[in-house]
Amino acid sequence: MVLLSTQNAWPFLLSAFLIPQLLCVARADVHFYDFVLKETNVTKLCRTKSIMTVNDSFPGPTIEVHKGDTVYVNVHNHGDYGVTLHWHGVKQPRNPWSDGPEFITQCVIGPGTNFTYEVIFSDEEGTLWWHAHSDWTRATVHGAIVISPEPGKLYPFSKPNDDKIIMIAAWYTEDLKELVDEAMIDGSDLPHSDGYTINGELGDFCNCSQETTHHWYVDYGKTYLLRIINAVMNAELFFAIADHNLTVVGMDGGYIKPIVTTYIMISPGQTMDVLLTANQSLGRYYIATRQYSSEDADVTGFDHNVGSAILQYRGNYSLSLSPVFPNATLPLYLDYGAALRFTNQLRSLASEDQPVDVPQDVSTRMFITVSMSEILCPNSSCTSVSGNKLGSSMNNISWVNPSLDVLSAYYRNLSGTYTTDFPDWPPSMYNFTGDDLPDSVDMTYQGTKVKVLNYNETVEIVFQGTNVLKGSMNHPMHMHGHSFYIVGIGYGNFDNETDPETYNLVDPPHVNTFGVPKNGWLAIRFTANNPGVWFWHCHLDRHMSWGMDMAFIVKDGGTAETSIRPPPAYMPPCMDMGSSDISMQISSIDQVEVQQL
Ligand SMILES: [Cu+2]
Repeated sequence: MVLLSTQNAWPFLLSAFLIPQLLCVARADVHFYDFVLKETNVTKLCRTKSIMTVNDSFPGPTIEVHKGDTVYVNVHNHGDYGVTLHWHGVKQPRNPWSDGPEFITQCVIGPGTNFTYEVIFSDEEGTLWWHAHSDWTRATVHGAIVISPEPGKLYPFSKPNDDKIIMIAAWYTEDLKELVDEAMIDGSDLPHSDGYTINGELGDFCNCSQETTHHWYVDYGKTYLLRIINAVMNAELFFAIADHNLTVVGMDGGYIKPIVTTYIMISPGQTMDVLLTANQSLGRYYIATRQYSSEDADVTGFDHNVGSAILQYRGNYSLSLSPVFPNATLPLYLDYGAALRFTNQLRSLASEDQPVDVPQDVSTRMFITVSMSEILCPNSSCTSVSGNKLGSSMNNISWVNPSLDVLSAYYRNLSGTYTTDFPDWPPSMYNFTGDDLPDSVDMTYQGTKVKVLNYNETVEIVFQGTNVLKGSMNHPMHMHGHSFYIVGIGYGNFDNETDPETYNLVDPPHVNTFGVPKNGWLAIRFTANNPGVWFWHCHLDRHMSWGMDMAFIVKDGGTAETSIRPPPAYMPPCMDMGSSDISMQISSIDQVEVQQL
């Protein structure tokens, strides 16, 4: 059943769709994967529970490509509930149909059905990842994507001797789907994790975990390319390896100017490529990660567990000593300064071979507050905040999932699914980062509001963090379909006269996920050159569930090459809960017509 990366499979498909592409991109290869979603029993922290997996593995299988390749992933859902998959950071030019976020570009792949994603790589190179994009299933349904340089091309650094994937995830002892479903109904807090796994294992500092700690064996003198992925649901992370320097050379599928450091801070959704030279005494060294909490120091309910693995040198030496822990280099939970010092060093490589294309002129400007908020509850019947419900918002709008995906509604020109009035500004201007904010700024309104962009518009967004409900913290914002340049970052309220003077328009990092700093602002720029419907959201799933989401529609550019590709022959049908099974049988196009009635 499990078929990995076979280039000669499905020749009939090749002749139908791919020959034109192969003619355009001479060296692009095509790969085929089968992903079988199913429940698997796993024992951690002394308890066995069933989790959704792909191909029985946690983390799931790695997709390996060269830059510019195309991958077909046939997802067979043998699980009990519907799931979608997303190819995080893959731009998918003109192909939003395979992007994956539920209610944005598709509806779920139902149990007993399958759907084939066509994942089109373009300028990405380095490390990305894939994950489920429906409910919180991504906790266990995720895997790495390794993108090597085109055949015959070199890395912008000496070729490493080998590479190593480090996938960091959050483990929950209880049934996560049940917990989340309950909390979303009664408005209570969403669950916190019970530990952090490295390549599927919690490591020596967690109960019942010492026997299975992940070991990475290295040879003295060799240099390795670590591909570090933060797949955690709700936490930014510090990460260090005892006694070893890390040289960060890539981020989010692009190269950066090398940063030599003893630790990194990585947000959920981000990926980092890091060189490590095994140049220390033969021995064992902990690879360790712990949460970076940007919330107020009195918010202590987060997961304090340290996830660990062991870097172990090959050779003859005594294993009687305990592995060395990065006590001096792994920052503590609340070390805001350490997070900042690392983040501030990020710069694009901006070389001749890896040029940047930062929009110098801006045609569309948005100023978006990212906030914790209150959602009005009928008769003050909720218990979270003064009779109301806790929410998250952008410009005081909390996203509500539609029942038909936005992409289908847009493509078919159907009304009633979304509106195009996502505001360019918050409803009022106030001291966003102040300590005692008036209650009047707390309230958010629920809606499915998108922002429409013309093809090739150059967009600047300033995200302004707020201290509403004393809930200021970092929000790692993620964009689908595009990477964006981080042209400015600062603390306090954005000043539209002086702050733009500090912008970096020369070598800003080019990323798909980046944190709006606690009580600060983040300025980004991108060119809307990918027609489609593209989700924008906080990659803390707690905030995504509470509504810190919106979508861009990038319109077609007037030619076939600048327009959305036609939909595939089959898209999973959308159906309301309780619809008859018959509706499962009909195609998505028919389903759209059913929804119209
Ligand atoms: Cu957030």
